[in-house]
Amino acid sequence: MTTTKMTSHDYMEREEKYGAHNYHPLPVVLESGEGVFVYDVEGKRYFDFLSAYSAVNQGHCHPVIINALTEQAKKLTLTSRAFFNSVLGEYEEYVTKYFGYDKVLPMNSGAEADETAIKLTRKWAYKVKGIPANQAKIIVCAENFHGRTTTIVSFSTDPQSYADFGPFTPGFEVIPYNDIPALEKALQDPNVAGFLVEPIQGEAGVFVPDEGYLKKAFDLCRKHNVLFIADEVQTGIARTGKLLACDHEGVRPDILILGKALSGGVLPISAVLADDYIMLTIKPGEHGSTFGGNPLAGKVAIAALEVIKNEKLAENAERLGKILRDGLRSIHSPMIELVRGKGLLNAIVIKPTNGKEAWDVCLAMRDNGLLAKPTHQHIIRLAPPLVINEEQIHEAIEIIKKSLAQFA
Ligand code: IF1
Repeated sequence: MTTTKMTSHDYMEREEKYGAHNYHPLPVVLESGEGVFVYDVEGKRYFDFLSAYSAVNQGHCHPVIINALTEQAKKLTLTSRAFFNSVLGEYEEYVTKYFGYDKVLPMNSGAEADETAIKLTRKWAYKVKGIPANQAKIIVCAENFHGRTTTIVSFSTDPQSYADFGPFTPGFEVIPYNDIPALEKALQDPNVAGFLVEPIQGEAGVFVPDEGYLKKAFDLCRKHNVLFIADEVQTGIARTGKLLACDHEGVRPDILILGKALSGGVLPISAVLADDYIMLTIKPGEHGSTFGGNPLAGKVAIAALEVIKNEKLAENAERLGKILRDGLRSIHSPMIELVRGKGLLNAIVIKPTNGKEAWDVCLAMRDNGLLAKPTHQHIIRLAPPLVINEEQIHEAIEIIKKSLAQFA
């Protein structure tokens, strides 16, 4: 029998044939990864400038995290929460002290953590704030991205996310992002329980709000006895140059939502953190998940968070982010309309030129050894693993420059 080696094309065709068509990937088939690099099935090396949407902040297959994974995998992976396990408490103590909250509620995906925060906010509204039954309202922002569940897409403003998925969950009010007067107005309703916000809007194209927005929003929420809920699923865990993006403005959210890099991209691990007066409103049997809080996830998350501290990844993101933005801004290309971002969460806004747009730039960058993905047609997100070094940042800037030059 002869075996012929599969090409990238074969892999893509197979996915197309057997998988649902709910994604439109860049044509590249990845097989392995190490640190800031990924390798395709033909052995070609690429800088990963997406980092699985900021899940792989610690770099691909970080040895400390993989070691924690394999050691625990040999002992015990899942007990469900029907029983105690010997790791969960260790993780809970570690993560709550790390972020400075009384309690954590462990979940798996980011969307589940957002759902958890929504349920928690409503519970608090009825049990503590005293809002009449089923009247609690949560304020959210236009252009938000919090996940794909039916409730979450109910308050999305992107038709791609919500169209034909109704009927929708009531209880949300959408206001413009980065708009303090709009928030102040919405807060006049005494039935408002929470304000759910991304400190930087990721899917909207790495939209960084005005300096002071988060602090002002937090102070207004405080004044109106409304919970400030930060979705740091993408911005959290060192990505923007601080442990949390809210740290840039000295804001401590009432409810903190984490996901993605909480596992370094190894497992789906998410978490909701809050103090007792909020968290303890949910009683046994009222919320949970089969996999949430499993011992494998606990060990992986501890390792992933240790790496962030030990390797000073927030500091690295802050320093190299500046170098990256400076480097990109010094590229003279008619296709660059704008460069923006914070830490290593950045984006180039592309001006379509000669019929070429962001997608074409991403294909050229792929050919030149760097992977990134367009969002909203004309925006390219640039978010490498935070373990990247200065020399590699300069090398990446050269690849981006060379790729843009191909369209001159
Ligand atoms: C996809 C974007 C990033 C998130 C925030 C919750 C979640 C996400 C702030 C849900 C997820 C992802 C999901 C991914 C695309 C991606 C994304 F482009 F849509 F906006 F990262 F930039 N809160 N973001 O960004 O987390 O349930 O997926 O674990 O393909 O849908 P999840």
